[in-house]
Amino acid sequence: MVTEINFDGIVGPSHNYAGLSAGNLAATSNAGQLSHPRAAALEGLAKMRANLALGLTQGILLPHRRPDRDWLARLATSYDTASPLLQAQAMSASAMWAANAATVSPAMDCADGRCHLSVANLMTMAHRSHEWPETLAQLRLAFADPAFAVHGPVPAPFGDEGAANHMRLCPEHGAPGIEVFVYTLPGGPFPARQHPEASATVARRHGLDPARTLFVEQSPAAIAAGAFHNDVVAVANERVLLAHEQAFADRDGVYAELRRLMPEVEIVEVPTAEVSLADAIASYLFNAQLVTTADGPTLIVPAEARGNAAVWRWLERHRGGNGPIRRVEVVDVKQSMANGGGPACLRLRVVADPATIDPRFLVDPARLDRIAAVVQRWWPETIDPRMLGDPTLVAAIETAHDALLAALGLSGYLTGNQIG
Ligand code: SUG
Repeated sequence: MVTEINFDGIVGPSHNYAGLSAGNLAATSNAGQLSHPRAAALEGLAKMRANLALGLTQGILLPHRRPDRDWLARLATSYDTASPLLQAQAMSASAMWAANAATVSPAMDCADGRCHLSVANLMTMAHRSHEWPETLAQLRLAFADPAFAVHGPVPAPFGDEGAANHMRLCPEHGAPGIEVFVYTLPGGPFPARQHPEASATVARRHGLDPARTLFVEQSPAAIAAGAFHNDVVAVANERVLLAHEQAFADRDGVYAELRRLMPEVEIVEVPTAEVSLADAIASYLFNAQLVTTADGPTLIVPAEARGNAAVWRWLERHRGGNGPIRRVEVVDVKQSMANGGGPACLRLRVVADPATIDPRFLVDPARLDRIAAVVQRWWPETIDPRMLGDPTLVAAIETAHDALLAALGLSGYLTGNQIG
C-alpha cells in the first residue's frame, strides 16, 4: 500500500563543527566547537523511534565513507597531504541531512506512473558537492524496483539542493499533487543554492504536469536572515502549507496560485509580527516534520522551538482542535541543529509502497536497537575539528563505518556502483 516513508540519514561517525557552510548561521557560529558524534547519532535514532511510535513507516540512508578518499584522489591529493580545509571538506558528515539527498515526485504526479527521484548535486558547497555519487548508489539500491526511476544529478552549473527546496501538496492521501519548486536568485550576502534551471530540469525529468507545477522564488530577505534552504521557512504536507510571512518573494502570488490549483489548500501563515524571521530561523519552527498520524496532522518540532518564547506561544495558540496542526511533538536533535539541520533536514520523504523498497533500508525498533549498539560501540564520543588530521581518529571513523555496514548487511554496497 502506498504510504509516506521518511528516510532519515544516520549521523556518521565524523560529525563535526568545521563551519563549512556560509549562510548557515548555526554552522558558522558553532565553527570550532567540540562535536559529539555518538550522541548525535543516538539523537537521530531516538527521533526515528518516536516516528515509529506515531505509527509512521521509517527508512534509513547510510552515512557516507569518510574521509572521501575518491574525491581527494580526483583532486590529485590524499588525506595525509591535503590542506586542513580540504581535509574538513572530505570528512564532513553532511550526508546526514537526507532532505538534501534528492527531489522525489510520487508516482501519482509523474507521466509514466513511476515514482521519480533525482539525486541532488549540492554543488554550491564544496563539502557537499561530493555527496551525490554515494547517495546515488544508495538510491539505486534502495529503489531498484521498476516502480521507481532514479536520476543522476542535474549538470553543472545549476545548483540543486533536493527536497529542501521542494514541497508537495495534495487534496488527500494518494491523490495527484501540486509540486512546488522553490528557487533562489543570487545577489544577497549569502550563496543562492537552488538555481531555477535545476528546479525546471527536475520537473521535466520527472514528467510532471506543467499545469500542476509551480516555480516560486524564495524571498531574498529569508536567505539574508540565514534561511539557506526553503525548508527553514516553510513546510507542506497534503492540504497544509505552513509558511513564514517572509518565506517567498511574491507571497500573495504563491498563495493565489495554490488556491487556484487546489481550492482545498489550507495555508497557515506565521506573521512576522508574532514570530520574526530571526526567531523562526534560530528555533527551526518550520524545519519540522508535518506528518499525518491517526490523530491527524502532527508537527514534529525540534526542542529549540519549545525554547523560543515567541515560537512556543504561537504553537500553543495554533495547535489542537480541528485545525491544521492537531498535535505538536518535540524531538531533541541538538547535535544536528548546531550544524543547521533540524528534524526535516534529517529526512527524505518518499510516498511509495514499502514492499517495493529494499528492506535493508527500512527499520523497525529491533533494527534501530542493532544500529544503536554499533553506534554505542564504535562512534567517537567527541571530535575537535582541529584534530581532523589525526590518523587515529581517521582510522576510528573508518572502522565505525565498516561496522555499521556489516551490521546492516550492506558491506561493499558501493562495489560496481562507483561513479566519478
Ligand atoms: O547544507 N550543514 C548543512 C545543513 C543542511 C540542512 N538541510 C536542510 N535545511 N534541508 C548545510 O548547510 C554544516 C557542515 C559544516 O559546517 O561542517 C552543513 O553542511
